[in-house]
Amino acid sequence: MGQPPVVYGQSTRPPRGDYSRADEGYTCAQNHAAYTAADHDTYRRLYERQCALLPSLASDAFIEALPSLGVKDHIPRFEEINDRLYRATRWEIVAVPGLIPEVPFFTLLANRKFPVTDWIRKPEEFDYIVEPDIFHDLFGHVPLLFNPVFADYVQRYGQGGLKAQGLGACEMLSRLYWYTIEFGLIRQANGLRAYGAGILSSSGELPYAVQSPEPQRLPLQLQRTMRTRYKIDTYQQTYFVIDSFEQLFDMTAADFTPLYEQLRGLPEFAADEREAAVAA
Ligand code: HBI
Ligand code: FE
Repeated sequence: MGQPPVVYGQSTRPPRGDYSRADEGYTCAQNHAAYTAADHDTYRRLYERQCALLPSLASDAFIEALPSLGVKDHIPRFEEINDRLYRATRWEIVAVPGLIPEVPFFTLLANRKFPVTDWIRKPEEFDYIVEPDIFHDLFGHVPLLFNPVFADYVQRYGQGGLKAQGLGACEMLSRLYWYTIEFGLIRQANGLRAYGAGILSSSGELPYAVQSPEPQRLPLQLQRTMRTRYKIDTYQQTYFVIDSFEQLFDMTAADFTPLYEQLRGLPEFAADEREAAVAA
């Protein structure tokens, strides 16, 4: 298959995945027999460590949905998850060799198929890996696809991505993905919680994103979020907060074309640019 993509608008190092085994839609088969004992043990240890951190940091919806992933002590077979996932929200996960170009990515989401990288980090990469591996995708992204409202938002995001592609607005729309599906926070009655996969799958960023006084936390607002750049290899300096998944779904009902036109001419915000203090 083709060359690996430049993703998130920034060049990636030579990719970990083998793209030659992907089809024209960039999907491949999960070769479950190829996982080593060390791979399964890495998955088990990552899962165990992350679960211990979830109480009072992860959103209720995530904690409620997590058991739907199934086995914890070894890498699951995608078809076992798909049996449950399809029954729950008509989504399915498909194996990919890693990050894929935007159009195949948007096309999969628009068809309620979530791309899950099928390799796992090496034991020596236990604490951090730049490219998303199977643990980031399975543990971080898949549980909330069992949540009907969130699942509909992700499909609508994919449909919006295909439109944005035609309007040259992918960079703006990818910031919405970054600051919601990857690094979103939600305000619950009992406090702030994480729902973004990049936070939920990280042992360091989960407590940092929810509890640290260092980053700024702003209400999710399309005009601000879509103008805010991000960095892919540090903790976020800005998080955006929602009140509900319904808010995400409703926010993406409109046609973004006029919004893109409005934002195109406006200055962007750096990832760590502080909100000007509101005049007293
Ligand atoms: N590919 N496999 C995979 N997973 C992602 O999350 C992903 C991707 N390609 C592009 C991408 N995300 C972002 O650029 C989206 O905002 C489009
Ligand atoms: Fe991700």
